[in-house]
Amino acid sequence: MANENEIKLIGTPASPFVNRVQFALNLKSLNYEYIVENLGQKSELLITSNPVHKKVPVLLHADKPPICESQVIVEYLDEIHPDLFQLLPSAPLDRATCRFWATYIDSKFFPLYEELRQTMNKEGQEAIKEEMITATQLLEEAFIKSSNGKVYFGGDKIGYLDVVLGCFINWTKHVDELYDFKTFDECRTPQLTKWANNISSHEALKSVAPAKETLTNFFVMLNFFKPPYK
Ligand SMILES: N[C@@H](CCC(=O)N[C@@H](CS)C(=O)NCC(=O)O)C(=O)O
Repeated sequence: MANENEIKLIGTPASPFVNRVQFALNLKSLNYEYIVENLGQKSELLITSNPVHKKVPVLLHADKPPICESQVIVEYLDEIHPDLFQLLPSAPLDRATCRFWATYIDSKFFPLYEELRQTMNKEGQEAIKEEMITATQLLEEAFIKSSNGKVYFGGDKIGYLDVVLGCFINWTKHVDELYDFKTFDECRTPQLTKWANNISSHEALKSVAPAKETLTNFFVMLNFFKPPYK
């Protein structure tokens, strides 16, 4: 029988979704064993733990069934450890608002980065950048409402949306450099720009966010299988 506190995380270093879970685990000061997955040759452990999507991250908690999907995992950790750095707010309406924006971030905002990478022509790329601008302006408004004049989406302390969006920071920086773009811009999104600087220097994220070289190698690997980004 496994120890009730035992946590294992199947992941890969360049994955922002894995970083999201690591960020939450760090904030909650939970120890875990990190099982590095090679996505080019998926392990039996990954395939049997996440038979539906066969993707990382997967959380293995003691001898319970595996938990998949980064947002689901972060919520699970928050529910089993509400006393350790609670991420979701307590009021049902505030929780619903957080979940709304978290869904927006994963289903609308971040996919634009993959779309940009797969778009070859300049005109198409410019159209996607316009969509990115609209998305970040919406997120700026969400930040202003949620932060209440404080530093984070969660107010004075990091909350659920800080974790959900924060895990993409190094990706956005990397893509910005490749495409001569500014995801967070002092004029267009002044509050989010400050937020991005704050969150990326937070130790709980900094210690797990992929280095530039890791992202460069990951992009080379992606572009080997799919069209190049330039
Ligand atoms: N919605 C999933 C996305 C996870 C995801 O896309 N993981 C990627 C790595 S960043 C993966 O495992 N890809 C392997 C594949 O597509 O086969 C989550 O939030 O956990």
